[in-house]
Amino acid sequence: MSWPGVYPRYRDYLPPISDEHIVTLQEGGTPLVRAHNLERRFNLPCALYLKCEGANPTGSFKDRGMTVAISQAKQSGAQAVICASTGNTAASAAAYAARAGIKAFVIVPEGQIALGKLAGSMIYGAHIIQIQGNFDKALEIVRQIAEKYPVTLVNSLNPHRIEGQKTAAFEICDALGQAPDYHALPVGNAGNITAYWKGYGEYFAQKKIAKRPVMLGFQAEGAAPIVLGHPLEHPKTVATAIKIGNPASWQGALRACDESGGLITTVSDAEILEAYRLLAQHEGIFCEPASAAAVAGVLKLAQHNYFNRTSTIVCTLTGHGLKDPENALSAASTPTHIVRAELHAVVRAMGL
Ligand code: AN7
Repeated sequence: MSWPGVYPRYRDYLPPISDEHIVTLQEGGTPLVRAHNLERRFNLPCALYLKCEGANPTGSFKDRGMTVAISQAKQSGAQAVICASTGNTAASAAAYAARAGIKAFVIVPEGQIALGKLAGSMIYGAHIIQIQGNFDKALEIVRQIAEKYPVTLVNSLNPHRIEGQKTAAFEICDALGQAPDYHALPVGNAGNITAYWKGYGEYFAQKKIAKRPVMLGFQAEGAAPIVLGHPLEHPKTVATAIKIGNPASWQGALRACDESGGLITTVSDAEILEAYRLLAQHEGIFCEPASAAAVAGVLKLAQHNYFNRTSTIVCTLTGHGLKDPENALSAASTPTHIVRAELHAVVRAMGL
């Protein structure tokens, strides 16, 4: 039988929604891949796994939360949904709204959305409004609109988003037979770290796992409000997905960090891009820059002997690399050759 999607799979842990209202693209069930080559290359004393969320239907983890939020919106008779987004939430909302026959309004910062995310939102038929401002401003605006007008907010302030996203933690525990020792992920609006911690907490309460992981959150150096302890007016990073200065789930992130004995710290853009290349060139996994922040962070902590020999670490790779072709082209170290359409020219270009 094929994977049914996160709601049918984890229904018992999710808010009640009747079958006829479930809107699913059979999201979830994503690969948990062991990173043997990175383990060897960096002499890691532990097992490193990658939860490849780019394998979701619209190419990011957002689909897990969106299936629940849009199903719920449909059940309650909503005609329209709205979100602010750095791109992935927009594409996901657009796809699930299309499937539900609901209108989607997506509000994004002008010129700061990776190409694949904008293209997705457009082809799914969302009503796209680009604002001359950043994500935080967009979120402020959509919150006000959702209060005043008959449109349902599907940012992670909507608790159904968090409910859906927590299923990734369930899948990891189901695959490993236990919780990992550490779970690392990038932190932007902080919904995902909040969701994972909730998921691990619920499996722990149900005695499905004997312990919960230590949570490790990584923000980009130029967009690290939680690490700095104050909101940022002008966040900056190459990882546009996490270019966020005032995360909505700030408290959730702190709770995950404190209750698990974990940490939230920074990685530089250079470290992010290095991990981005390493994942592609040594593991064959093409994620987007924001996703690589988790791996960059783990490699940095490993250099400081943070992990011990028996540890199992899971990094969530939150989005697919094809979302952001522009960064891939500029970060790739391999040159392309253009030669005459002739055998010898090609052989010479091959270096043979
Ligand atoms: C690839 O799409 O905020 O900490 O509007 O797209 O839960 O916000 C995206 C966030 C990490 C951060 N990796 O997750 C949006 C948006 C990728 C992302 C994050 C995002 P949160």
